[in-house]
Amino acid sequence: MNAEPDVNPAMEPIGGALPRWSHNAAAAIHDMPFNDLLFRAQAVHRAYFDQNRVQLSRLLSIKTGGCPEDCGYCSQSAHHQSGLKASKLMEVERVVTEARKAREAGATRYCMGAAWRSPKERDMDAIVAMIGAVKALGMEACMTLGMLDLEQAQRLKAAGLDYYNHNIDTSERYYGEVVSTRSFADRLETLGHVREAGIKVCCGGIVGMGEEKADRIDMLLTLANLPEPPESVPINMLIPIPGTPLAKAEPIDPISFVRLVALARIMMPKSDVRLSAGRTAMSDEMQALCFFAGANSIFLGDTLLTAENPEENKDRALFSRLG
Ligand code: SAM
Ligand code: DTB
Ligand code: SF4
Repeated sequence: MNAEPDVNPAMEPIGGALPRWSHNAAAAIHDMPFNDLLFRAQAVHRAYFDQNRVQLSRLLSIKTGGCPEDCGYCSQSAHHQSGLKASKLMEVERVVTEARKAREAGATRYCMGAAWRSPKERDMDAIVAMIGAVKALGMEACMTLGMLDLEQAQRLKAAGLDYYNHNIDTSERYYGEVVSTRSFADRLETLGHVREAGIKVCCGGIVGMGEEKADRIDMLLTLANLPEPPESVPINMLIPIPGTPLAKAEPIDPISFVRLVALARIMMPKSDVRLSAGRTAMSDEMQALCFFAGANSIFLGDTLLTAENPEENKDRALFSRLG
């Protein structure tokens, strides 16, 4: 179909109120002829970002494995036999050493992840020290530690945390198929606490978990229709982990993946859209299309939290070819 959907493409407030997206308006954009979709996404991208820049974040797992949650995609859940060895919370000194290396490699944001349902009181002093150390190195600090109450979010804010990552992962409808130990509403509640504490929100999801196209669109709809959309939207392509319930999930068609990136760019024009997990399985050409569709951030470094990421030299070579 060629008709332009009836939405404000730049998503600027009209008459003071933020426009809300409907499923039909988002689906109409998603299903546009591919060239029209990419052209539109690139136009929105250029209006808000330098189209030739990609922000670099680096990840560190500060507490690996043994997680009580049962997320069907995750190597770190104690419910699955992924063969991953669980470890305790990392020493602050080691985090500082790793963060320094990240800065030397060009990272501007340092993201620390813990395999927790939520942080425990006894861990908070170390967490606060890690945030302080990353800030002292001149990088933005991001953490992903599971669910937070308002008081915990306020403590992280006071420590200087810039971003909190907490993904909704999929649509509300499909959520229960992937995780049973918490609800979609729990995720939204933590996102509310993070927002209320004044921390920037990093929230996205995973595609390729057997969900339908409508679920992927609804996931973006939930994000774009939050009182304020997330400042950062990671789009992960499932890394199938042996031993997890999703080990044999059908991979997503690359063109459908690019369509979703373009839709995220159009629906959330001011947000960073991060091409996150799964880049090892993507060709250079697919990644280039994602950047054209409006992705403007990646994780740099050979490992994500536990799974592999393209080698740094490979990413540098790709960026050099893309100018
Ligand atoms: N435990 C915290 C939580 O769940 O919020 C933080 C860490 S968790 C590993 C961070 C995110 O990584 C998940 O929300 C999910 O979107 C993503 N993720 C985990 N395993 C993945 C996989 N195998 N493939 C793609 N993305 C994955
Ligand atoms: C996000 O959306 N992706 C990153 C980050 N947030 C924390 C994590 C990807 C994890 C990939 C699987 C792993 O390394 O275990
Ligand atoms: Fe735990 Fe997070 Fe993995 Fe879920 S995604 S099992 S909460 S580490």
